[in-house]
Parts: sequence; C-alpha cells; structure tokens
Amino acid sequence: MSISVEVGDLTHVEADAVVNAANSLLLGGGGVDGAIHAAAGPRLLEACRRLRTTSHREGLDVGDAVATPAFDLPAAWVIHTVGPNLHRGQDDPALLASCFARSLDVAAELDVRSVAFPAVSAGAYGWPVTDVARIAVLTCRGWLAEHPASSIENIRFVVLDERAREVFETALDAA
Ligand code: AR6
Repeated sequence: MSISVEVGDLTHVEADAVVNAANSLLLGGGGVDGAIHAAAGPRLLEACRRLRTTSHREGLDVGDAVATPAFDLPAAWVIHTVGPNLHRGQDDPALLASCFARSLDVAAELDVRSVAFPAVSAGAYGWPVTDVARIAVLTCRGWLAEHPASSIENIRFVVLDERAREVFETALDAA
C-alpha cells in the first residue's frame, strides 16, 4: 500500500476514484469541484441532482462522502466530500479528518484500488495547506492501518503547485 503526492490536475488523473472537494449542495461550484464537473460532463450534475432527490435530500454533511460515476473523467468514480469551511468557523480538525476517512470508506465499498485526493478545504474553505496535509496524511495512514484487508492499494494526493507538493512531502516524511 502506498501514499504519495504529485503536482497535477485531478481531472487528468487515472485513478479508480478521484475525490471532489464539493459543498453540501452537491450541485457544483468553483475550484476543483468546478473543474471536475466541467471535465466529467453534464451527466455528473444529473447524477448529483439525483442524489439530492433520493438519498441526500438535505445535501451532504460536512465530513461525509458519497460516490457517483465519473462519466467523462479518466477515473471510474467521483467521491464527493464536503470539507469544513474555516470562513464559517468550522475549525475542528476531526471534521477534516472525517472527509478523508469517509472517502476511503466509500472507496473501499466500491472495491477500488486507487484513490486520488485534492487538498480538501485548502482553497475556498480557507484551511492552511500545512494543516490539511498533516491531517490528510495521518488520517489516510491510520485508515490503511485499520483496514489491512481493504481493496485500496494506492492513495495519491494531487496538488496544483510545487509549494503544496513540498508541504505534503514534509507531512509524509513526518508521519
Ligand atoms: N486539481 C487538483 N487540485 C485542484 C484543482 C485541480 N483541478 N483545482 C483546485 N485545486 P477548493 P475547498 C486545489 O477551493 O477549499 C468549491 O466552490 C486548490 O488549489 O477547490 O474544499 C466547492 O463547490 C486547493 O488547494 O476546495 C465548495 O463550495 C484545493 O484544490 C468549495 O469550493 C481545494 O480547493 C470547497 O472549498
């Protein structure tokens, strides 16, 4: 089982599942959410709308995760999670840790082998990337240790710039 970081665009990643830093409405937005919806095509929004009329009428809770097909993306699945929004006072690290853990729970239920994460909450939601990296690495390592027989073999953090990559590398070295 491996955990790694790379600079790249999540919409180009060939992983079984890519994680979307969505919002509770699940109907798209800016940042990586906007990029994923644009690249996956309109069927992704239709699938999200279906969630809102079936299993997720109230939307998706902060820290929770839910999957849809990835449609036109190279990935098979998009796992939507909602990070805590620091600008709204959501500063509990457990909520951010839950995004990573719940996304891996959902990925394992889908029997996927590789999962790619963005730096959830490190953009519009205002969390420092150093905190996101530390929480992401600790949570994913802990999850893999607690689920040694899961399908997940490979976790990748895909970040947009070299600085964020270095921050994740430091977190990977420290953990
Ligand atoms: N590939 C990889 N990383 C990316 C990409 C990409 N294509 N695009 C952005 N990032 P954000 P959040 C990085 O704002 O903070 C949306 O409007 C970005 O540099 O996408 O969880 C949603 O609808 C940053 O490091 O997510 C929500 O309303 C990281 O992804 C809200 O923003 C996360 O930034 C969620 O905010």
